[in-house]
Amino acid sequence: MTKHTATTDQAPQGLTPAERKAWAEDGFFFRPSLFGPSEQDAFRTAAEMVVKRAEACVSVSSDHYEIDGNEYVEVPALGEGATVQLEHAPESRTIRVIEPFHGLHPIFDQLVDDPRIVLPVRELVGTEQVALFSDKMNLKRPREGSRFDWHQDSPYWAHFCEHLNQLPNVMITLDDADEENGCFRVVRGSHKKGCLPGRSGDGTLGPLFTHPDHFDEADQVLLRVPAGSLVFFSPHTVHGSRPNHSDRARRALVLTYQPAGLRMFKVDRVRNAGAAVAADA
Ligand SMILES: O=C(O)CCC(=O)C(=O)O
Repeated sequence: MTKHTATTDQAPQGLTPAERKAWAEDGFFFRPSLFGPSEQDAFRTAAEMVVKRAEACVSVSSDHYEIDGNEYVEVPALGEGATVQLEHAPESRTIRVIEPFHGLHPIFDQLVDDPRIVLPVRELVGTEQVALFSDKMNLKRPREGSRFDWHQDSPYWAHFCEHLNQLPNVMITLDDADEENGCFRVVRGSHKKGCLPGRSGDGTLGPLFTHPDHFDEADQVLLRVPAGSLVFFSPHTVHGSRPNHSDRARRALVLTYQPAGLRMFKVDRVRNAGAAVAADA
């Protein structure tokens, strides 16, 4: 088991030997408080602006549908391929997920190119240059934010592309996260067997949730990390989170990268990332 330690040097840097080992053995690692208080404030303000805009678009969209009792809204007014998920409580109009979101505020578009993300991600993808694959904003509102059942991202993307081993995720936390507000959880070492079987007889999306016989919940790690932290995790890592039972928000952004020159998952366009970032930035 790899010891996960705080990164003391906050300057942009590639992977440390400990992070490389953690990626291989555990399927994740984190860098706490990489973004400082003023950057965190700017991200939170921008996120709420994006949410306001999304709420307005959702209220006039005619493309609402349900999957397994949960409501989704296609929102072309937010950009090509934009989907909003609403909270799971019946009749709730609270936004749960916005995907993609990076084009909805300049600060998030710049974040995709941030050397503090791009430098380690290049090593995880294994190419000199990288592009964005997908991006989503997860909003767990106080007392209302719902759970994310255990799943891997790779089976979800397997129908779309073959470079599943080159799709590292980076979560950027916007709030301090702990057990009470539904912090992110990963199952240590679960990435090692590639795509695992899904649940059966459990609704339309059941097959996308990992079958409990194929991982051990006892291996879960709670990412109790402060706002402004980065959590890097493999697309094969089983992950999820519990509901937000607190009076505090638990918001996070998830960016997924891939080799440069490839189109995004939901948008038929290439968004290369950090091309100007020097390897020794
Ligand atoms: O934000 C979370 O707690 C879970 C996120 C997640 O599982 C996902 O976006 O795929």
